[in-house]
Amino acid sequence: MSTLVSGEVVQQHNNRSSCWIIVHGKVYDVTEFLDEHPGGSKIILKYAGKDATEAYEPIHPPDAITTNLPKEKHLGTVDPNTIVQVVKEVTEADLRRKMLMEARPPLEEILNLHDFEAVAKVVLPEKAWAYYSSASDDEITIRENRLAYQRVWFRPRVLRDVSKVDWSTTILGQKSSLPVYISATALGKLGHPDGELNLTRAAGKHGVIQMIATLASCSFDEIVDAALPDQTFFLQLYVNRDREITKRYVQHAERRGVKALFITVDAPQLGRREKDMRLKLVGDDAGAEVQRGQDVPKDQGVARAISAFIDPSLSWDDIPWFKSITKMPIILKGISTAEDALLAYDAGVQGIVLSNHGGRQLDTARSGLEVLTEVTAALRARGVYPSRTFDIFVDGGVRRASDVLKALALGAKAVGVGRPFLYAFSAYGQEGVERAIQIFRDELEMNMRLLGVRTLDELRPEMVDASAIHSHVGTQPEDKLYNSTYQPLALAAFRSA
Ligand code: 173
Repeated sequence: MSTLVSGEVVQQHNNRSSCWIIVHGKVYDVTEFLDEHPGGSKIILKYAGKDATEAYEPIHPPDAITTNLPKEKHLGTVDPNTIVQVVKEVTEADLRRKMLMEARPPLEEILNLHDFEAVAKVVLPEKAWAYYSSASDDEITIRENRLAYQRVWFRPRVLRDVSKVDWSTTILGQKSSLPVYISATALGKLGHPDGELNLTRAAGKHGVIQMIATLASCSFDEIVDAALPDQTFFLQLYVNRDREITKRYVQHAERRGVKALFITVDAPQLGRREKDMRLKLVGDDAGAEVQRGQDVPKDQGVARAISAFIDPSLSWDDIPWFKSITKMPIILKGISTAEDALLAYDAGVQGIVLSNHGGRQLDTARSGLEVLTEVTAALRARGVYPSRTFDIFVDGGVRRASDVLKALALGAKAVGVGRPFLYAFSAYGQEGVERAIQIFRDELEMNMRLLGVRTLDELRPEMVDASAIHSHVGTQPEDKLYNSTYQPLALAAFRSA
């Protein structure tokens, strides 16, 4: 039997010398934990004496507080007869968001992936939009990810009896209804209360593979528990400084049936994402009374705080260890040069993802699509391409089935799509993700017919003209849909008087 604590009592512990908070109906004394909190004490103090569940949920695994806080600090359950006094009040922003959600375009009017982004931009809480949409530094790479696809043109073939077309494929030995997998994105509950489960349910229903993110809002087990019996998952891994933790996590995933391990190798430190950082400064200042005068680093942001465990010392020498702890195929996610692609091949992994992390890491790194052309050339020169044992994937900037077909024609086995699915569920939940999958199907059917291919095996490098792919100058048709949702970076703002 858990002790009942009254809401009035919780409310009295509302400061640095005694700080209690409520999470999921339980009361915790976090006074001594304040300075250990990876996200800083300020954010906790904002909820001192109050219910912090809503702020806690998107960015912590469900058991973070129970495992990090000593048992004697677990004070009991809030007396339900008093909780009404400590629940969060409904803000004006909440009401506005509710109104906007009701005025969303009906799902059947969502015709392409840009539409999801446009809706998400309006209905998402400002901080969630800033976190999801932001990219590093001047955001050149995130935009180049789109432009690169426009520098590749089709060379379609005709009169090939395209009455039947089939876009299903196999990815790392697993059946997939699309040559697209759902790539890992963090913090899904910032966008929708069900978080990544929206992806899981839609992916299961439509035979699409989901890559589970280490930093998903839902726990790994919650996601796998929500799956259909034969549903396929890949795992995205951030490598912990404590390799025992990583080993347990990887082996648990393997036991639970995950089919491939994608190790992120492009994030020894998180990129500086200024949209995200700028909003944090404004937001924190607004509620900063509790910590005035304290020397708190203000530019960290959520992602920085929760990524402190990632090991920047990770190196090629670690690959044999990963091979020793798992039988899953290992794929290195975040390769950007032919040199590293060859090293990955030599290291004996089963594949690579040519990726710049959605433009969120090294700004002015090239697009995965551009890198693909140099990687296939280098592997071919070595006499090891095409290969049955080494797959190349591409992600970043994919918004159309035509993008997918270009990447496949140039040698990718499949492409990863992250943000568009995140925006789809942020705006429309599971149904949004299903609609996004349907859009890929419709576009693939049409584009394959027009390109003159009946199956994905029939795609050839000669079906595209990629001769301009390395050219980063010149005039280009403007990508109007993309540009109309692209939100320009902002400069430092004066305080309003
Ligand atoms: O791109 C990201 O935001 C990301 O990969 C990440 C890394 C650490 C914590 C949260 C997100």
